[in-house]
Amino acid sequence: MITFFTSKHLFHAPEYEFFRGERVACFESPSRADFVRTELFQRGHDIREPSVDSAAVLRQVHSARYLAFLESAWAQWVAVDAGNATRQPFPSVWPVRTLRSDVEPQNFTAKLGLYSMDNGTPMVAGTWAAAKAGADAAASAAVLVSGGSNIKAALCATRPPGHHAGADFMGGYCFLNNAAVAAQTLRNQGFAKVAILDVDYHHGNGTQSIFYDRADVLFVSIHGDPRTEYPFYLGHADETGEGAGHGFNLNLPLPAGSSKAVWFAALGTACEKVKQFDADALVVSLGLDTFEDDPISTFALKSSDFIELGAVLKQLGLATVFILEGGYAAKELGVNAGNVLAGFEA
Ligand code: OKP
Ligand code: ZN
Repeated sequence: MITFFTSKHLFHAPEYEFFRGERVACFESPSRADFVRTELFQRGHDIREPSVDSAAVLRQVHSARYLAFLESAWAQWVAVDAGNATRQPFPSVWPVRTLRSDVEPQNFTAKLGLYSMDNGTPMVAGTWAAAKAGADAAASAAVLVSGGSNIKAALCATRPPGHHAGADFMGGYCFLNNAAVAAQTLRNQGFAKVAILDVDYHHGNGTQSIFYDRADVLFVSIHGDPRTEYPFYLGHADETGEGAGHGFNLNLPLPAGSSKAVWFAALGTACEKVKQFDADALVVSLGLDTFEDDPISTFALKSSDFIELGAVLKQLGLATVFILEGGYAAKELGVNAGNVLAGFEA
């Protein structure tokens, strides 16, 4: 399979995040994408650099003021204090209920809070460049599978991930919503109905919110129940879409610790929804943190189960863009991603 990869992901390499009040090494590490690239290269996949500029489609899925902030955030942070060049910024204040989000404050930390859903998304000097390269990969893959050739599927081995990023906020290690970029690009390329299937352990709150009022993009997600799992404040079964988008959002939350059988039963339900929607193209938010040894998740899939996942997705018979999302057992990430593709291509 054609796999989009760029070493620009290395520009995003924060040192630490917070866990229980302590600084810990980032789970979302650069090695993740490198393990995927190395394994897919060894398996003979065609590794390519992104070739499409996502600037225009980014403006279709993110707000102008969020993009302007993200692109200039590091320069703003260092302008506050030259010593910030070696410090990771974190938000410490947020416009929750009753506070205003419409007026952008001038204080940098207040701006960061306005555009963040958590304090778990550290930024460094190269974050924008890395995230933009990932979005370019998503756009490139979508254009590729839209072409007249026989190429019907492509994978983006990108990081940082994207599915928690909303139209105007970052969060959950995500800055730009790569799956939304892929889906919107497929729409722009002429696919009338695009389905997004998010199989990451965590609910793709950003992707859901971007398309929540739209009937042309279906969002279906299988994830840990937000009552106990991140992102906590979205991903419940009663979220079915609004306005024109009513009926075009399906959440399948599963209890923490759910078995392989329970997970694949949900995958069957998800695929039925995609078929009923009569999708013309598919974007898979491919989080591999459903793996049994994932350090921050509780599902039970084994490496071999990812072959079955690929095979089930192939049955949909659609032009497909796979976007890497989570998956924090870094050493196994390449095999697990490769197994999805092996099942899909068998
Ligand atoms: C991103 B993706 C651990 C905090 C966990 C949130 C998890 C983000 C998951 N210190 N932070 O969906 O895999
Ligand atoms: Zn995840």
